[in-house]
Amino acid sequence: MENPLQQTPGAGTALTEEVAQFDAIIIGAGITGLYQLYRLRQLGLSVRVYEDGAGVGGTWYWNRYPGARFDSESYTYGYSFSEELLQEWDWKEHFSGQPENERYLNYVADKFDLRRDIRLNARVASAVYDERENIWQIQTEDGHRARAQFLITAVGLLSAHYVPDFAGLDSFKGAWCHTGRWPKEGMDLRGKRVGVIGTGATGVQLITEIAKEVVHLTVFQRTANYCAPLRNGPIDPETQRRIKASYPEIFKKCSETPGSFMHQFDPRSALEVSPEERLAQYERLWAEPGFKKWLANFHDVMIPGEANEDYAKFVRNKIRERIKDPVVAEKLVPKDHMFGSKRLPCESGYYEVYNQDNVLLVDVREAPIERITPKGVKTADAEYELDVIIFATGYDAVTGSLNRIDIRGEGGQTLKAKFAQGPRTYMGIQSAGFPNLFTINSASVGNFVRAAEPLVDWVSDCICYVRNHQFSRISPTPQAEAAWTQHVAEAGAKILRTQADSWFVGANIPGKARALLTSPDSAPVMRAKRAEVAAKGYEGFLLQ
Ligand code: NA7
Repeated sequence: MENPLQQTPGAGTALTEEVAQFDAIIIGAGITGLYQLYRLRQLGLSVRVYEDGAGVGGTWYWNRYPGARFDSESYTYGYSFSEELLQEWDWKEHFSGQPENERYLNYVADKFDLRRDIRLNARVASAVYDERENIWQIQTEDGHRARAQFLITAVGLLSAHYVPDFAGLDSFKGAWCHTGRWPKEGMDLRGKRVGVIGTGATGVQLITEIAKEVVHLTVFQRTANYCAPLRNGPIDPETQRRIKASYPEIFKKCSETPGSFMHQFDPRSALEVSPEERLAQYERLWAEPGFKKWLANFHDVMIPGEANEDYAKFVRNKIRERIKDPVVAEKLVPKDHMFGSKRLPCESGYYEVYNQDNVLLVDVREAPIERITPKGVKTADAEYELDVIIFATGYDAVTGSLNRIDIRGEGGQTLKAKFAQGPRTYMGIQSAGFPNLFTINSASVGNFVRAAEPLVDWVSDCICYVRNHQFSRISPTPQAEAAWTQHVAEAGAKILRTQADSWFVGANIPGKARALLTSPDSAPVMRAKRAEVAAKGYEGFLLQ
């Protein structure tokens, strides 16, 4: 369906001189943006969503690369707010792929008539706070301007795609792209010599898929990852019926776990059972689909220490077993970071790819990439001739997507400067000096939708509170913000997620300050903290 706003004179690009006025502006029409629009509209606010893409879906609009799919069980990932939607929508696979996920989000946009408030192809370039009027004014790259009391950045956790600054990329004679900007019309890789840089969750999905069709594949790996079998499959009618009958239990289960998945840790320590029993549990979970092998394991597998290393050894051996060439196998076995310190890439035949004659693994830690040449990629050791280069090199997470908008708060200060040493917020939601701005794009590092929905609900209630109490602005006290920032640093230092050099802590982007970009607390703890703050009349916030 076309976006009606694009055709209506006065609401589209024709309206460059007038300034559109709303109660709230949302940036981004992905999972959180769509739901935020739905909720604020329900509360009677006038809302406009600005979306960079030509369609809705956010992550599931942009990430069209072959193999892109959920690592959460599909039926735990969908929205829970509408029973009708839950009963109408049939997830076809246990771990649904991008085309279906994009279809789902379009279905949601149509079902709830969201499109009339979404302006597509509209990249917000700046957002400036007018202190006298308590109004945010945004401007899109095409010159459209709009004002609103509340501004919500639903810009995603992983949406600012990152292409390393390799010398010579402009000189490359072939085609190249980043996985997060995969062309809508697709890329014909058949018969081509393709190079993939990056072996994170994205690279692992992509490599497995395209190895089936390219004439030759060169994989440039800097860090080997712990990858685990996804064990995907279609959902048969009987299972579908059971899923639909048990959504309340499924969502309840998810609400009780740290990462909002339906897997509960085993409360026992891996070290308190016999080695035989331990191994039996590892094997049993390994045969299960998805993250169960990770998140239903002995609880201390996810704590730095002996149990974690014991399980890491088990996974390393699982990897070794699948690769014929022992030299290649050792390159694919991670030894420099703890199991679980990065998100576990799930795979469906990834390691077997390296047994194919047309696939070459290049270790760019041993011989770093020096430059891109007209013909391909030049490392310290050799030049690899390629027709296509694919960057599966990840994202400037959380703050990256905010920094790409010129956001200016009180006194003209920029959010970019304020976050230069890492985010300084209260509960990830607001930052002092930026009243009525809700940065909800750090919602979750677990099962995204499960954590995003309650956050959107909280923000919606908060906005309602501000309006109903005739306040015009809300922002955190500097004390609450300082205490939260300290909590993130201190509690964050103890968790696995901060132990590796990954996007979780900004370590994947050269020059980015190292800081945990999300909350160190579990999802239930975060929800409880937010509820308590709200119950105490938004304690820690200044309401004026
Ligand atoms: P990731 O997990 O950040 O992975 C990016 C990959 O790109 C990773 O293997 C990086 O190696 C590699 N990379 C990045 N820069 C370079 C350079 N300069 N040279 C060589 N290799 C490089 O992003 P993904 O898109 O895979 O996954 C992001 C999330 O999406 C994931 O956590 C899931 O939640 C879904 P490195 O490890 O830094 O050595």
